[in-house]
Amino acid sequence: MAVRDIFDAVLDYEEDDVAELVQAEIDAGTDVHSILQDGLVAPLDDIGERFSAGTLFVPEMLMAAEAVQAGLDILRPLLTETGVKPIGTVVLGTVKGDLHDIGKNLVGLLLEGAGFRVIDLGTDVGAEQFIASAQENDADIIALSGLLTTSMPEMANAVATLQDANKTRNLNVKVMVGGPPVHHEFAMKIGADAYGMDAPAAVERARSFFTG
Ligand code: B12
Repeated sequence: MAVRDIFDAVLDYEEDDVAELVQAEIDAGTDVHSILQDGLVAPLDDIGERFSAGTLFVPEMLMAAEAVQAGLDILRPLLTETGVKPIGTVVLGTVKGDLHDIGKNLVGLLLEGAGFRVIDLGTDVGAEQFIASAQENDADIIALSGLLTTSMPEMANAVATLQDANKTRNLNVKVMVGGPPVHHEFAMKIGADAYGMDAPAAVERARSFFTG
């Protein structure tokens, strides 16, 4: 039994095996970060490469995503364990037109684990929905995820709409962005307050808004 078996089970689209193997690794005391990164996230890169190469298609990508999600469900309690009073509230979602949610979910789990209250709006979320939720929940941060290059203009639109709302609707919400097509320069160009390359970076950026 090894983390590599989880990797292989994802590539075999074996949801039940993935869940069982993740539980077995937890019971064996394997580092949670390794289960997550090497067992669950790494095979998705493999899947992405095969999709680009035209050797697998959307249904297989979806089955792999579901297998990963089954593993994440088992890891969830370990990633979100916290006894502390919320540091702040984050409204999180994948931008309009984009249905990818695994990375966003991970960002949400780690933020929760770090003591943030997370309002997850899901995928395909429009700029106004983010702002309405931030107002309703008195949020401190909006976190935008996007995986498609075609999501980048929508991200820019969401940031611009939020900046406008901060001025005209008496809001004071920071915005951070992330996802594979996004990078620091793009984030700064569209006026975001921060960019994070992965879920731990999302936590670090979110914390920095409170510590300066
Ligand atoms: C699984 C998957 C799917 C699944 C998604 C299921 C789901 N529930 O999410 C399904 C099958 C639905 C899918 C559909 C499509 N997909 Co797809 N998909 C993938 C795949 C294989 C994995 C994505 C993933 O989950 N990665 C793992 C997570 C953990 O990583 P992550 O998302 O990058 O998140 C991390 C960081 O980016 C960061 N992060 C993420 N969000 C945020 C937010 C903030 C604020 C911060 C700070 C950080 C942060 O932290 C995360 C954790 O560390 C990728 C390939 C790949 N290697 O990524 C292609 C990929 C993203 N898909 C792609 C494409 C083309 C599509 C489709 C257009 C295919 C089609 N022809 O229909 C559709 C689009 C549907 C839509 N409208 O969104 C392309 C995108 C190309 C591009 N540059 O635009 C990729 C890259 C595949 C490829 N190599 O071509 N897909």
